[in-house]
Amino acid sequence: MLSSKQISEYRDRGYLILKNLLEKDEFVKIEKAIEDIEEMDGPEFYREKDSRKVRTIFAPEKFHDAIQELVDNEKIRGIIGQLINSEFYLFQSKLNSKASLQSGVWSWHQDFKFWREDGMLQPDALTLAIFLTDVDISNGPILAIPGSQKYGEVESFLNNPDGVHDENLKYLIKQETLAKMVDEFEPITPLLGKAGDAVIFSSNILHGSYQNMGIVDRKLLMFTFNPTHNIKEVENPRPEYMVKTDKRVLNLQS
Ligand SMILES: O=C(O)CCC(=O)C(=O)O
Repeated sequence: MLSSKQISEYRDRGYLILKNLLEKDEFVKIEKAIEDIEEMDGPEFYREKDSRKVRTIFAPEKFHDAIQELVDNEKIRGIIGQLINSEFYLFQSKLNSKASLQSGVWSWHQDFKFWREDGMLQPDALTLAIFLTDVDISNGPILAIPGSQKYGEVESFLNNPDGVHDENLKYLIKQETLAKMVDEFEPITPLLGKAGDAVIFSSNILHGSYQNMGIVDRKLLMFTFNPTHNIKEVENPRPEYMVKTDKRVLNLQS
């Protein structure tokens, strides 16, 4: 469970690194499951524009029970329940990979900007990203501006109407907006850790990532949890594998 210091740190900085979230045996099981899933294909699989390496696999729990077991993991549900003070469910899940020397970038963005178009009402969702490999400054860590989740919506412009999650993102921010955020909050900070660690981050924190310039592929298994009341129906929903409509409550029973 999280300490009150960790909870305050999350509220203040908009992210929290969790050391050794997965036990060694859990980690090995997940690593093997991901290897198996990476051999598969389907509409859930998005590839890098140039290298064709896997960039994102949506809803990986559909392909392997070990991933579904993580969604149902009591330790994880307990931690998320400490940060979301109401009933919550799994809104989105994905594996985000960055192959060594063959990956693209994620431009600066706030997730809520995109999820509002999926019907999310407030920026109250959060994402747990489990490090399936070591993540260091060489292999394309997520970069974040600590505290920027407090700002609200950052000014952005429409870049590519169809780019909801590929490299050429739908909305981009200007350099001066980024500079203003760094000036107002804190310097750009890489979210680093070892395989088996994790980071939880707010849906309103300004973040992005650069290419993998290192020798180790970077892999993050990401689960976004949303309060059950924090969603409405939209006219043209994205596919179920991208935005889930099954609002099965994941809180631990108290
Ligand atoms: O995988 C990454 O490096 C960043 C992904 C990201 O920003 C996102 O999924 O919102």
